[in-house]
Amino acid sequence: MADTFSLQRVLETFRSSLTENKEVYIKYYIAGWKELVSFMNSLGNVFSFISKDVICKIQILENFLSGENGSHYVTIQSMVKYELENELVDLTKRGSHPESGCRTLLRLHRALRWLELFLERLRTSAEDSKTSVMCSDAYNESLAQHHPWLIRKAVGVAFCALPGRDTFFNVMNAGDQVQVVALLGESLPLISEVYQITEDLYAKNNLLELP
Ligand code: 1PW
Repeated sequence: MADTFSLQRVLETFRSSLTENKEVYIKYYIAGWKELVSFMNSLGNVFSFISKDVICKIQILENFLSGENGSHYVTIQSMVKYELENELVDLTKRGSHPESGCRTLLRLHRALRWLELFLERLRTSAEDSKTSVMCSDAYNESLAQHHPWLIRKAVGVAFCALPGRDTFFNVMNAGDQVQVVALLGESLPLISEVYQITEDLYAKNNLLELP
């Protein structure tokens, strides 16, 4: 993972994450998230408690991928099939598989929706728009529904400390604002496609509420 965030790399990793028949490579999905973590880190320390959880989830998935059953974790589709067939998922309450690949990836998947909504707001925002408002609107519309009160509070505090819109555009490291907006326009359909494929897969297998 490079230190400096680049929106271009996010675009490339999400592009690489789709197989020819529209499955999602976990390796690149994780790589995309690593880029996003480096983005969060460049926004300041307030985000460290958020990125810590994401890093922890990435690590769990990486361990599966490099473990002895790694070949079953090549795509999200193969992971779901493998874990379900071998009863490796706690379906209704946490039990003997508290950190299954399926439930871990579901957390990142929900967060990806937030990101998608937020970046779309940022892309279409006016110059005087507030990043904290865009971030919390996107959050309330998505991830917040899955978080308990305490986390929602803490996330809300972190949002208040967000830098302004100009800083966001600079941190994206993809040229001037017009260029960033163009690149966002290119990246978002890809992120959205990866999100939708995962969502459909989880819905089909009744996995959207995994504990
Ligand atoms: C500015 C762009 C930032 C986009 C990154 C979005 C990441 C959002 C992650 C929020 C994490 C808040 C703190 C941790 C909460 C966990 O309890 C929660 N994790 C997530 C990723 O939602 C649920 O995981 P758990 O507790 O069921 O293992």
